[in-house]
Formats: sequence, C-alpha cells, structure tokens
Amino acid sequence: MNNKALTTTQTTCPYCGVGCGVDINSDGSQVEPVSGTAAHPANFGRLCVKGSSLHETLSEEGRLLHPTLNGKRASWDKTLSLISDKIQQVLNTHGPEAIAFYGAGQMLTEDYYVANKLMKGFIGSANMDTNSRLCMASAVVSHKRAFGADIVAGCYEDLELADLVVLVGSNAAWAHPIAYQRIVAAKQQRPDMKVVVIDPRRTATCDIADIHLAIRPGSDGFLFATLLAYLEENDKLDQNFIVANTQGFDETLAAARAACISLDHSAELLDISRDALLSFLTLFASTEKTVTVYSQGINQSATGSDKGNAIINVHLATGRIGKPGACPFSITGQPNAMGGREVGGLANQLAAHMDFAPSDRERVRRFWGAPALAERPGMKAVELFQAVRRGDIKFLWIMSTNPLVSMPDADAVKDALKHCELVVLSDCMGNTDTAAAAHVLLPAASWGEKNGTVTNSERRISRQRSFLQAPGEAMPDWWMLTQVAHRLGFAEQFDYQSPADIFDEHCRLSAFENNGKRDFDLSGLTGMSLADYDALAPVQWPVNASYPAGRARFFDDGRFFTANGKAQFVAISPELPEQRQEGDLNMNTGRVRDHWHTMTRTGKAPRLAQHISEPYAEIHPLDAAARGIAEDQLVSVSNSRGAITLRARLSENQRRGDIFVPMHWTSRYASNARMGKLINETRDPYSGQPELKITGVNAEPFAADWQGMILCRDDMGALDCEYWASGVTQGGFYYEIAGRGDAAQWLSTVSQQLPQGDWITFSDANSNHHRHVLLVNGRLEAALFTHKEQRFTTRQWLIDRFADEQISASDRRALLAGRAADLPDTGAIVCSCYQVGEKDIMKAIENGCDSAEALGAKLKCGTNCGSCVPEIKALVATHAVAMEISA
Ligand SMILES: Nc1nc2c(c(=O)[nH]1)N[C@H]1C(S)=C(S)[C@@H](COP(=O)(O)OP(=O)(O)OC[C@H]3O[C@@H](n4cnc5c(=O)[nH]c(N)nc54)[C@H](O)[C@@H]3O)O[C@H]1N2
Ligand SMILES: Nc1nc2c(c(=O)[nH]1)N[C@H]1C(S)=C(S)[C@@H](COP(=O)(O)OP(=O)(O)OC[C@H]3O[C@@H](n4cnc5c(=O)[nH]c(N)nc54)[C@H](O)[C@@H]3O)O[C@H]1N2
Ligand code: SF4
Ligand SMILES: [Mo]
Repeated sequence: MNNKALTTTQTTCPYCGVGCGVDINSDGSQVEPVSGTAAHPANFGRLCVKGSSLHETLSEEGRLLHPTLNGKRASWDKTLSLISDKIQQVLNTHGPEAIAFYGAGQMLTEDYYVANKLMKGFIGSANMDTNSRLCMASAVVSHKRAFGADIVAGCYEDLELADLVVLVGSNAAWAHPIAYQRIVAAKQQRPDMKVVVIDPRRTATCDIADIHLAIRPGSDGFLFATLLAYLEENDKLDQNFIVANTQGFDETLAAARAACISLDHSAELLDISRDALLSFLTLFASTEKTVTVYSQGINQSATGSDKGNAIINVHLATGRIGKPGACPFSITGQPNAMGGREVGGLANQLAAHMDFAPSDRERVRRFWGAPALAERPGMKAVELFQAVRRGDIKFLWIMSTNPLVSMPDADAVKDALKHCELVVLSDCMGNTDTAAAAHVLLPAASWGEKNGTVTNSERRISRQRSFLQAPGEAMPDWWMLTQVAHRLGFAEQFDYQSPADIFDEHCRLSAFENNGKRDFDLSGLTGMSLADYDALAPVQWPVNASYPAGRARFFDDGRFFTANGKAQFVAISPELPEQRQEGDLNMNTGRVRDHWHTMTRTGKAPRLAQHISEPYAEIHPLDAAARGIAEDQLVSVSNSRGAITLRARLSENQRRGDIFVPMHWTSRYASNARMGKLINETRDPYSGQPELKITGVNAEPFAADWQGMILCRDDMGALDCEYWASGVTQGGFYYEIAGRGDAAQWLSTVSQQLPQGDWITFSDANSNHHRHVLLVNGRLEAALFTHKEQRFTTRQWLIDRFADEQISASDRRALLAGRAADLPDTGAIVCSCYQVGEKDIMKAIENGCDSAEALGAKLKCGTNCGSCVPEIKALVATHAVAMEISA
C-alpha cells in the first residue's frame, strides 16, 4: 500500500442475503484486507470466508471496460442511442410485448427501481423478470397467499431466541454462514436449544443438528401436512390464535389428514423411519419457540409455493408467528433478493409491493406520470426465454445475471438468444457465457464502485458505498437505464442525478396513498438529504409513523394484510415429484462454501479456489460401485439434453439414487460442467419457479488415458483436451486436465502456447507419465504434469515457487518432484483463512486434539471465519469412528 491516506468506508457484502456490514480501508486505489462492521446488526463484526476474501476480488482482470457492439468498442453515446433506437423501432413495429428486461437480485435497489419503472411504466409491458424467479418466487407466492403481502415475518434475533430451529432445504452453514454461526453461538450458550435439518443430503449444516431427516427429494409437503395433522391430533394447536387471527383452517386440516393416512404411510412416503419422523413431530409439538428456516430445497420445486404454505400453516396453527423466537423464515439468497421484490422486479409485480389490480395500476400510473403503464403481468423467466426462442422478443436487455448458466435447459436459452434481434447485456465482466452470446455489452460499475441500497433476509436496508473509481468507462446500471429513458423521450420522468434521488422516489411511492394499508412503507425515509442518505444506518422496513426506527417483527399485532386482516391457511395436497424418465439417478444442484454462483467474483480469489478446485458429482458409494465409478475418477453425467464431465466424489452423505452437482462451474472455468443444460423446465404452477433440484440423469465413468495438472503464470484460456477445470492460485493459474491418446503429444502442442524458455523434463511414455517445467529467465513460468491416473494433489510448494524471482539451484532439482524433499505434505486445504491442510489436522487429531476447539487452539484452523468448522468436526468424527472400528 502506498502512503496515501487511508479512509474507512462502511458498506455491505455483495454476496449472500445475510447482508453483513463490511469495513473497507482504502486509499482510493488499493484496498486492505477487509473486516466485518462491528455495529452492523446482521453480523456484529463477523464475516465468512467469502466476505473476508473480498479484497482479493477487486482486480480489473476480465472486467468490461468499454461498451462494445458485436465485439467492437463503441462510445457510450452511440451505444445508448442504438439501444433506444432499437427499442423505439420494436415498439413501433411489434408493440411493447416484443421487448423484455431480465434482471437480478444482485442489482441495487436503485438500479432495479429504474429498470422496472422504464419497462412497466414507459415501454409499456411487464416483461421485466429477474433471476429471483429461480430463487424466491415460490416464497413470494406463499407469503402473499398466507399474509396478503410478501412479508418475512421475523428477524435474525429470532434464530437466537428460538428453542428449536428447523432448517428445511437450507445448507446455511455454506450458503448463509453468518446467520448459521449465530445459531451455532446461541446453541453453545443454551445447549438445550435444538436444531433439526431436513435435507436429502447430509450437509455441513447437519453438524449442529440434533435430528437430520434425510427425506426423499421433494417430499417436504407430506412432512408438513403430517405435522399439521399430528399437532391437531395431539391437541397442540393454538385455538385462540386460529379463531381470532386466521381463516381456512378446517379445509386445510382436512387436506392434511387426507394426505397422511398414518404415520407409517407418511414415513414410507418420506423414506425415513417412523421413529425419526416421530422424534421430529414430538419435538416440534412440544417447543413453543420454533423458527422454521427454509430455502432452495423448498423453493426450487414444482410444488414450492404449496410447500412454503405447508410450512406457514403449521406456524399459524400453533400461533408461532410474530413472537420473539417463533416464525416461519424464508431466507433470501442474493444480497438484494428482497430489494428486488420491493421495487417489483418480478414480472407479476408492479412496484412497492403493488400488483396489477386496477387500483394499484391506477395509483402507480398517477405517481409515475406513466404514459403506458403495463396492463397485465409479463412473462416469467422460463416463458420469457421460450418467447425469445420463438422470435417473439425482438429486444432483450439482460442485467447482472448469467442465464446461460443459471437457467434450466441452459442450452435452449443459449439457442434462444440467436433468435433475438438485439441482445444487450450489462455486466461487470466480459468473459461470461452470456457475454459471449450478446450483441451489445455495457460495462457496469461493480461492488465498491457504486452507491445504493440492498435489503437483506430480515428486511434490513443497508447502504452499499463506493470506495473505488470504476475502471475504464464502467457506469452504474441506473445511469445506463436513465440515459436510454432520456433518449426515448422521458427525460423529465427519469431526471435522477444520483442514487439518492431514486431512493427517495422509491420511498415516496411506497408511502403514496398508503396510510398504513400496505406493508411496504418507507414514508419515514422520504425527503432525506444527500448527507442523510450517505449516512443511512441499517434499518428494517417498514419505516413509518408507527415504526420510525423500523420493525423487527411483523404480525406481533395479529394483523395481516389480507382483505379482512386475517391470515389465510392454504389447503395443500402434497405431491411427490414426477417420476424421472430421463435417467436412474436424481441430480440435485446447489452451492459450495467458497464459490458464488457463476464464479465471476469468487473465481478471482486464490483463497477461495482451494476449498473445492473442480466441478464434482457427489454420489453414494453403492451407486458408484454399481456403475463402476471410483473415488476421484472423472464421470459423465448425462440425459437426453446433454452430458457434463465432473470429478466423482463418493460419500454416504448422499442418499442412494441421488447425485449432487454444484451450480458454479461455467465454460470460463471448466471444459464441460454447465449443469443447467441437463435440467428440464418443470416449474411451479403458481410461481413459475423451476424445479432445479430434481433432474433425471445417468452417470458413468468418463474414459481418459491420462490425467494431470498445469500450473502457469498466465491464464491459458480454454484448453483443447477432453477435460479441464481451472482457477487462480497466489502466483497464477491452475488447471486440472485429462485427455485421450498420447499425453506427450498433447503436451508438446499445448506447450506452444507458452513463452520461450528452458524446459526441464521427465518422461515415461509407458504410463503417460510426463513432467515438464518451464523456466523463463530463471523464473518459474509453468509446470505441466501428466500421469495415467490422477496424481499431483500436493502442489502448494510448486505454487509458492511462482513468487520466487529466481529458482535456486536446489529448488531447481526439486521442481520435477513437485516439492522439496524435506517438505511435509499438508494435504488438501481445509481452513482457507489460515491455510491449514487435512493431513496436518489428522496428525494433530492423532496426537490428541479431539475437538474443533482443541484443533483451533493448536493450528488456528477454524478460528477466523469458522466456515470450515463443520469439516474439522467431521475429521474428528471420522478419526473417532476409525478408532472404534480398530478397537
Ligand atoms: N457459498 C455460497 N453461498 C450462497 C450462494 C452461493 O452461490 N454460494 N448463493 C446465494 C443464493 S442466491 C441462494 S438462493 C442461497 C441458497 O441457499 P441454500 O438454499 O441453502 O443452498 P442450496 O445449496 O441451493 O440448497 C439447499 C439445500 O437444499 C437441499 N435440497 C434439495 N432437494 C431438497 C428437497 O426436496 N427437500 C429439502 N428439504 N431439501 C432439498 C439440497 O440438498 C441443499 O443442501 O445461497 C446464497 N448463498
Ligand atoms: N441448477 C441450478 N441452477 C440455479 C440454482 C440452483 O440452485 N441450481 N440457483 C438459482 C438461484 S437461487 C440464483 S440466485 C441464480 C444465480 O445465477 P446468476 O444470477 O446467473 O449468477 P451470477 O454469477 O450471480 O450472475 C451475476 C452476474 O452479474 C454480474 N454483476 C455483478 N454485479 C453487477 C452489477 O452491479 N451490475 C451488473 N450489470 N452486473 C453485475 C456478475 O459479473 C455476473 O456475471 O441461479 C439459479 N440457478
Ligand atoms: S455471510 Fe453472506 S453476507 Fe455475510 S460475509 Fe458471508 S457471504 Fe457476505
Ligand atoms: Mo438465489
């Protein structure tokens, strides 16, 4: 860091919906390692490993720096005019329904507000949808059906106050680490607190579970219907609450009873033991203070809306809502998934929690002075891309999302873009799968370079503040949208000078003719000065006359937002997912601890690449054996839509018949791992949310004659071999590779991509065993190792040599071995923060460290962000089991 003065900026993490506050020390160009904001009510100073690696992700590498038209650089003025001319031409020729926007829960509220207003008020159709369709749409439906509005009832404190936390379809240990750690800390303080995890997989979240129900995928509806019937039978209902504050109970109970004929029948449907089922039912029945957290295992389902309501039903029936430590809690994924819902980012919303009811439309029309307010809901994501593919959408603007990876049937989406006359993409990065398919690329300012607000899972609005200049000509999304609006003739209605102006309008719309009638009300934040906006402290909506400092819990007053103010039970007839026709395994997809979605940001941080360095498929050992698949072998996972190639991991954490594949690896980071292309378009009938957790696939070994790795100083891009997966190291890049035929020949071809220098080589053609190391002017430039089988997992020593200005004579001899002779092998990195490897941990366990705490005291592992504690505990447990067996 140079000696320019450092300033501290408080901002919000751009990753998950926990919405942690982050302190940044920066001199305007460089940023010191970040820390958590001590006073932020989401995290009180803590950050998970992704948050605490943020400073590693800020390089300009891969950034879009200038607008481009069909790959050629163009001026902003020309590009924006081209966009507005095209919109105007499509409007004149085909009407507003031929235009669409597709946004994301990673846009700031201000960006999102402008996009939605332009589309729904001024272009005139509601074809603005968002990736929240893939994420929160079913939760929105269930909230609206039950509460009359899209409201998350509780707050994070409820997780700590609860006596029972039920996590359903949520791997919070990896996906919402700081919220999870708040539960861990509460349970440590009050060991009587219970945790139940409901997930077909055994995940890191199960680490603190008193009960884990590894239910049949998609069967949650039966579980919660069974629970409702059980509560009634055992006289555990809150009759007063049901009578005074709800409606529809009798039909709902009747439907639940019809669905669960007996406990044995339910246990069979759920594919768990009757005892396990009963232990959950009795625990729930006897624990007043219960929070049920649910996430994508519920939402990403063909019956996700009904499952959400099945969960809410049991909370209404027991009056466990609006009380400290008791609520149903749909936890949001993206940093601004909640903010997107506030501005109306989904195609079936209008704005500020108003819909397409005539009175809402009329109110929004008047407020915006909108000449062409959309008359009806627009197309939801899957239908929207189907329409693009039919050629019905002539102009499409994608912002802040990577649908060629994240949508189901992703190859069909790729194909769809070829049928659209103009595809515009605003993104920070130029090398995404979607960028490769768009005509116009707009360089977006990224986290740290722009200002605005986001709303987290507990309805808390926090500021994102800039601390860096945007590189090149990158601009915030709200600015691009506003400029296009001006060119379309709406300068007056889009006369924003800054995000503060937009936020003020957003608050005023929420307050407009509200008078406490609508849940989403920011009247208390209207009219802020620029300085007030800059200083805005995190606050939970609503902020109005009744709740001037925000509201922690809704429904504590028993008042809901339905016509008569009562909560609505929703009668559910649970269904199991359709029988899979496309393969004999069920592919479940989701997240890993250290990567974020399509890796455009986490892919830049060496620390984050170490936890899991390759795309993988986790499969039960018996299912693997039946298919001839061995641990660490490459596998092909396929169905009629295509095939992907991944590393096999065998684990009893998987149910028989299930295979888990992470969603993160794209064409940028792997030869063939874009799992979305295998997924069909089955979706929930009410929310339109796709069933991303259930896909029929087959799996078989992927034949390769050799495997290996490359370490190199410069990015080598996509490689020409059967399999590769890449990522960053401290000194450059790594590739995992595999191929067919003669490895030597392949190596000599690929070496031509590298600079001239001195090669040190070893070759044993019989086993395709080759080691080629390249030095340029005495510095290590590349190491290319191949072998018949996978090898070379220990490589930190070699990676460290990239930092050496000159390779010493003794190190030179060690290069081909891949490590110095006297160097201990630490094994795969478990603790990313302190770089502690598995072998070191196992050694310490053998020497008597018998708990995560003891290991932390000895090796420091798990003592910073804590994200790896579940894995450390698993190692301790593995050792204990091994000792038992050998005893
Ligand atoms: N590290 C990391 N964290 C993230 C993200 C990220 O990319 N990386 N993304 C963020 C976003 S946008 C989101 S939406 C959240 C998602 O957060 P989560 O929903 O917690 O994450 P997922 O891994 O998608 O899925 C959760 C679990 O659902 C389980 N599941 C699958 N089918 C079923 C089922 O039928 N029933 C039940 N009960 N469970 C099932 C899966 O096995 C999985 O463990 O994470 C956020 N946080
Ligand atoms: N199979 C399967 N598919 C899934 C899921 C799953 O569990 N399984 N999960 C689904 C869920 S819950 C989600 S949320 C989605 C996520 O999927 P996507 O939204 O497609 O994934 P991201 O990688 O987050 O894409 C965000 C893009 O926006 C860019 N970006 C970041 N900040 C900005 C900004 O300020 N402005 C602009 N213009 N661009 C920006 C990034 O560079 C990146 O390219 O995936 C969904 N798809
Ligand atoms: S828990 Fe979520 S918001 Fe908090 S630091 Fe980690 S990724 Fe960021
Ligand atoms: Mo999400």
